Amino acid sequence: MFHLAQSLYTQWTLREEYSVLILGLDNAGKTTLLEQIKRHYNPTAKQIPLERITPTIGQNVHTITVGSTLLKFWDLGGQTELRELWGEYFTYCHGVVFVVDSSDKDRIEEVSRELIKVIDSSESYDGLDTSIPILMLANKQDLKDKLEVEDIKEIFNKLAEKLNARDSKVLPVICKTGEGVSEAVEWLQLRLVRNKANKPPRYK
Ligand SMILES: Nc1nc2c(ncn2[C@@H]2O[C@H](COP(=O)(O)OP(=O)(O)OP(=O)(O)O)[C@@H](O)[C@H]2O)c(=O)[nH]1
Ligand SMILES: [Mg+2]
Repeated sequence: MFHLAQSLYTQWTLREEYSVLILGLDNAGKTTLLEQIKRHYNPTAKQIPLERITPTIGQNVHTITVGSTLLKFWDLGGQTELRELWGEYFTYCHGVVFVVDSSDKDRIEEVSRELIKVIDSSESYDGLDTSIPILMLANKQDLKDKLEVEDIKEIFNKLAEKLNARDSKVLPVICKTGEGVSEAVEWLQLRLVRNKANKPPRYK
């Protein structure tokens, strides 16, 4: 009887956990995004002062609670030689956030190339589920000489065919101040839960 009660209690208290990869070129603002997510959803967690963030070599991981679900964010390094490692995380992820530095016009072609690789898993990686949501964040919208969200959407139009099959969106953010970060997390949470029949969460 005790064991039955215990197992029922465990069932009731288990929460859905979804893993989300934060990808993008080096200097896009991925780690800054993760720090802002922490500040917004888990203010008691250990924080890194934003001005002390250095380029990511390994990974930064943080889990937040949104409603009744857990979102586990994986912030990976974006330097060229580290991008080859992204594919190793694809099998287990439920969603992708692709961060773009809107002020880095010179590298926007490079952004497109990397995003195509991520979307079109067959090209260079294995295992990215075709159903999972992809959110593109047009970061650094505070800078004067930047691409507008509409420009970024247009740039990504050529990927539309591949993206159309999925839930995808481009949202403006200023990770430095946290503007737009909660909207991004809410968009993701909704889509991850909606997609759970295709990509089931882990239960924790
Ligand atoms: N102006 C401005 N700067 C930003 C913003 N977000 C991030 N930055 C700056 O961009 C630089 C790179 O930020 P990171 O968060 O380290 O970038 P990253 O994508 O994690 O870089 P890697 O770890 O090398 O892949 C830092 O100097 C940040 O302060 C923003 O919204 N506006
Ligand atoms: Mg980083």
